[in-house]
Amino acid sequence: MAMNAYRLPRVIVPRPAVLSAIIMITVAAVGCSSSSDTTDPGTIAQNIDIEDGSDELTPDQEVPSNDTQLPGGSTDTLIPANLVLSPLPSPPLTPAPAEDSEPVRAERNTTTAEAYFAVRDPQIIPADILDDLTDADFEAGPLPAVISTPADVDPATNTPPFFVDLDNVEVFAGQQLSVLFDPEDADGGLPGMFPGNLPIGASFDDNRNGTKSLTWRPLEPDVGIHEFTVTAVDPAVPLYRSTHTIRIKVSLPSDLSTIVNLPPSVNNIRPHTVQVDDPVVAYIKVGDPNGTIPTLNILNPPPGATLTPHPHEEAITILHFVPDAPQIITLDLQAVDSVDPSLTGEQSVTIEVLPSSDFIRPGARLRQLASARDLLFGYAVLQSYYERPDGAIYTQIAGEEFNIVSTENSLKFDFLNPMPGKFRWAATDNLVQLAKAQRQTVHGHTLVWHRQLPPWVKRSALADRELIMREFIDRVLGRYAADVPLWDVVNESLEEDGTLRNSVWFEGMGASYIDIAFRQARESAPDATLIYNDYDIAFAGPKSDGMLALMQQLKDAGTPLDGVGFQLHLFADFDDVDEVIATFQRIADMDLDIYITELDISIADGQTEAQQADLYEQILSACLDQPRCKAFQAWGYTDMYSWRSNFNPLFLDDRYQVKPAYLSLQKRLGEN
Ligand code: 9MR
Repeated sequence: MAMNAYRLPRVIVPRPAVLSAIIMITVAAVGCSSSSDTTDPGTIAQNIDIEDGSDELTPDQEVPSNDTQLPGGSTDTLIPANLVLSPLPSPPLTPAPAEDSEPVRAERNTTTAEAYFAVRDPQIIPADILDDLTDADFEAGPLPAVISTPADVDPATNTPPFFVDLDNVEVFAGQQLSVLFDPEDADGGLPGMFPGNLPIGASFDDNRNGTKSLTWRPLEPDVGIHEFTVTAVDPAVPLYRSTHTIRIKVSLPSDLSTIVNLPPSVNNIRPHTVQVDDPVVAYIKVGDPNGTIPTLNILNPPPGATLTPHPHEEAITILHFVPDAPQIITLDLQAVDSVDPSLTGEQSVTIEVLPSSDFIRPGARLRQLASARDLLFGYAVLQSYYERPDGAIYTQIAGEEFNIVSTENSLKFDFLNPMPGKFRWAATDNLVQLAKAQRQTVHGHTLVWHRQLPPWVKRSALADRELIMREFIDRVLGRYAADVPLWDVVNESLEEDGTLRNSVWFEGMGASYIDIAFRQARESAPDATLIYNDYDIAFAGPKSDGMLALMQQLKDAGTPLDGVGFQLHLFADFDDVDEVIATFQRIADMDLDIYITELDISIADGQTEAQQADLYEQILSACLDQPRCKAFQAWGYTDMYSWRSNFNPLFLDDRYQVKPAYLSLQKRLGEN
């Protein structure tokens, strides 16, 4: 029996409990939200976070529910057959993309793109207008608690834990705020607790007496209203919880000199490997906790380097240069405080420049071998790769090795359409241009997902959800259908136990949202291939069974479904490939195509690159031996840029050097 291959053996950020086991009872008013998706690290220039690290694992976010019913519960929920969609309304329910969202040409020397003219979004959408709370929200007092009650708990005999004396709080910038959280349970015992939305720079500390304290010294940039959530955990039943939200109002004091002036900083850019004679860019961001813009000094700029101010971000300077010899470049960067020049922050950046010969891989290219067998063989592209120092070698190798590319993050709803009417098309436009230049098929990921949703969607009325979803699908396909022939229409709609997951979409439409999404996609892109994509569905177990049942229901309902995407985020000791092969056959028997969409094979402690190589080969064989398997796509290709980069799950290392997995894929692709 396979273990859950998606989850990490060592959890970095635990995913919350499986929602299907919990009845979410929202005591709060309809429309309030307590969840916040994490910022996507790929959204460099737009979201100001230009720290150049690889993606952290993020927990799935529980979606605030307005129901008192168990969502989903079972995939037996009826999907009506042969549904006919009503026409999309005119005027639309949500504002269409306006002309002011159209990308403009990126300035020279701000990207590594050379095969095409890169574009950029014309405007910045500041994070604070995405989720703006008003004085009226503050005056309204703390939000009502949200209670999560597991199915086996009777609130009549076990009351939920709660907090004593919670209220909204006010503080002046520069002052220290301390809020005590004292959970109680009428049934006795000491409830546990954990925070959510901890403000940057704040801490939530254990007082070792059953209470915890939020401590925060907000500064000038924090002026405004913030939400802080804390969840109390029942001492007897850990999944029995109450989540409370307080609001914190930060104001400017009349005497600004009472606010401490802290030193500035420069963002950390981790080491990169680049190729001699390639353009290199570094997006260098200075910061100051007091909100002023420090001066940037580059103490040792490389010869011929240019500096271009970022078009939207005063704090960002774009360094561009072309190293003409192999070397190790160390850039020493300094930020100088704008008020007190004696306050500085330092950072150094290492760029390893290798000769072209160091990037030559032995044997034939993977795409050449795959194309000869009519197989799509690909990777998921890093969003804004052209703003990374190594963007040139990254795209060169991707062009040489792959004939299909997936959009890793650039089409996700919260990035693409963060506010009604505002769209950030540039990242996907650039990717489409690159794919054309490299003769690659583009795989669109993903139209409908329960995660990465913008606040305006999460807070929308239930009755509007269908049109919000359909209009989004229509706009994305309207722009890209001609260039993107394959789409993940619905992503991850199933829980681990095979039931349908609660989500913004499920809440609005029930199980039908899946069918509706596919029908809208077919209508908006009649020629596209439309697939359902999920994780942990390839090996035997309740989730796989749930997926097979769901696919059958969709087929019975006449849903325009062409295939199933198997994510396959595995670990190197995975040993249930026989089950994967059997599941593939079941999908083929349903007359559906198979796509391996997000393969990566992590190496946990005690596992080896040899095991990883062997498993890559076995999964490739499972695809090659199955006539309905159309694509073999990894979720990235270099360990430098992987959502699990700590586990080196890909087949080139973080210096773009070949790993055993590359060679085993190459060997297998070359065999009969
Ligand atoms: O790799 C993606 C990572 O960069 C993002 O932070 C994360 C959240 O948007 O999504 C990752 O990709 C996920 C994909 O969209 C859906 N299947 C699971 C993937 C890994 O989490």
